[in-house]
Amino acid sequence: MNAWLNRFPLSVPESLRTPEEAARLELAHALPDCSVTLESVPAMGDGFCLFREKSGYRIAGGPAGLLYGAWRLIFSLTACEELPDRLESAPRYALRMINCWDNPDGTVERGYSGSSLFFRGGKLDYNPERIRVIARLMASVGLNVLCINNVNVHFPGQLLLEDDLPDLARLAEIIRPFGIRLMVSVDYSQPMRHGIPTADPLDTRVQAWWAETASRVWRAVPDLAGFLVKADSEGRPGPFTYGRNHAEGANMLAEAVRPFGGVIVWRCFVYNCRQDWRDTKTDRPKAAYDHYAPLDGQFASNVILQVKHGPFDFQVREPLSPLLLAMPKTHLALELQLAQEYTGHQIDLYTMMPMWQEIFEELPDSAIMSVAAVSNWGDDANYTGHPLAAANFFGYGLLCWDPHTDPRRSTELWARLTYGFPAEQEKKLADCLLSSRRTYEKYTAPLGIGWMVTPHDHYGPNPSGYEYDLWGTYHKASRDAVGIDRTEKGTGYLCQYPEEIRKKYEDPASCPDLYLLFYHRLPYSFRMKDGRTLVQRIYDDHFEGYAETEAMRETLRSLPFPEEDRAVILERMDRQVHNAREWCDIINTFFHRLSGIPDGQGRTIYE
Ligand code: GCW
Repeated sequence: MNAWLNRFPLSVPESLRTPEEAARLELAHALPDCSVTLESVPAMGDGFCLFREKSGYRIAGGPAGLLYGAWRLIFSLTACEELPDRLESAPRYALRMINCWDNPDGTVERGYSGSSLFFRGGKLDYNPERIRVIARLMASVGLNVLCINNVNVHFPGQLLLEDDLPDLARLAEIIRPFGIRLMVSVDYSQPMRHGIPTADPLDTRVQAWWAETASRVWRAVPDLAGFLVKADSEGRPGPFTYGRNHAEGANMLAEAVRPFGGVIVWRCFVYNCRQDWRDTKTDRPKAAYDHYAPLDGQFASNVILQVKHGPFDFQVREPLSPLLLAMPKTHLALELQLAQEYTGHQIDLYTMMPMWQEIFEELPDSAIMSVAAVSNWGDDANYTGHPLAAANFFGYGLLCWDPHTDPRRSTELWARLTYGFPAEQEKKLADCLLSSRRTYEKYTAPLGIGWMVTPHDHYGPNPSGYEYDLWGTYHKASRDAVGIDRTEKGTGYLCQYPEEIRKKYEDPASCPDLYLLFYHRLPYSFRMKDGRTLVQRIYDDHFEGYAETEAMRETLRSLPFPEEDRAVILERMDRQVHNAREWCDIINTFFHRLSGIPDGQGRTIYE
């Protein structure tokens, strides 16, 4: 089962070397009766131009552009999409990355689709056939960088740059013909494994170790894209230990990889994870901006700061991270998460394109140059655990190519390529997917508050689970009120935004409902714009979310999925209905007990 490539089965010969060869091969298999000429124009890079001619088609493009153009043609003809006589296309973002959080022991951090596709027993150990499928899936939607190991690098993860380097080089060879370059997550303190007593970025021994390591690594993998670094975050080592800032830390690595054209992707997920919940001065969403915005302009040109889309951590609803608007002199990458850590573990249906559309609507075109997403794959037969979660992977690729891709277009195209249902059923499936995020949002944490999940595991409800803990993730629900005031009068988080955004959210009377409790602390009797009280709105959303989940199950039951998918989809849907009921009951009970306010519609809320 090869996700949306089931229609295009192909056994890739080991002799395949270049994306142009891959383009010819894919075209010959997928469109055997169609005449397509390829014209190599190296200067076009990843871009292509597709011409409809009398006798067939012509694709002009750079090395990988030819392959992307070939897939564009294959998809369009298979999905019966109209093609213009001339279609010119190039990706909006330079690096279109997948970050796998795979560990050497074969586990996947926040992975919900089985074990790692890359590692087993402490080392690289993979099935080349499956790696080629992943590479084809990536190439078919235009993705071009694959980071295979977890950003939390624990031993023996460091060996990728040491003893396991020849294996890494072999993996790079497998994905190279698909226009995909490898990236590796590195341990900032790795020099200390080699007799150097420090990892201080200003220490010349540390600099020399990284320079020598980079030259060895790039000799083995000449097209390695770069290193990905999680430093000074959730216990990982970093430059703070030595009194250095993150520009000093990242620039040292950047210097080492510069001669080889490598980049340093430096994650901005840095915050105090040992907070005392009684400390009302520290507000975790402020952390990334506070750390990095003052450093704008100080990073080397081959450093990319990778910023999670929201200021917290991949909650169902978060505002755009203010850091993304605050570093005009720095190459930024946006980080998304395909893995459904807080969004249903690939048990519950959660289609992300509508959420991403909101992000890109707020993000000025020039703010970022690259995009990354945490992978949702594993070694399950269908790669994504839930067969319908593949729509997110597909949609992510299209979005990296064009951030204004319409969610409905990518969802319907994915559905058509994967299942080829008649139009009416395709629409039912797409409607179901496109509404799934709002449904999930309704039955989980209310109105932008987030974090009511079971601690650590992050599936299922636990309204106070993170409340008195160390992670800075509080809602402060009391008998009278809930939420945190993040305006100027409160924690001041809102002041990190430009004026027009601040204005949109600072007054609870005009703040969009879905962000209300992220920005404001309000009494349960607060009147919403539609006249309902805050607590009534919470009850209503939860009952509605549950009811929508049941309706979704009926829709999915009615669709003619192939048997192997159907069994998995319906089994997961049953679990989702159960989960939604549990969320609905527990959250409503929680607020009912605190507020003492009964449901206006007299529905059952357990005491
Ligand atoms: O919130 C956390 C996740 C961790 C993850 C971290 C990060 C890889 O729960 O599992 O670690 O985010 O993004 O670094």
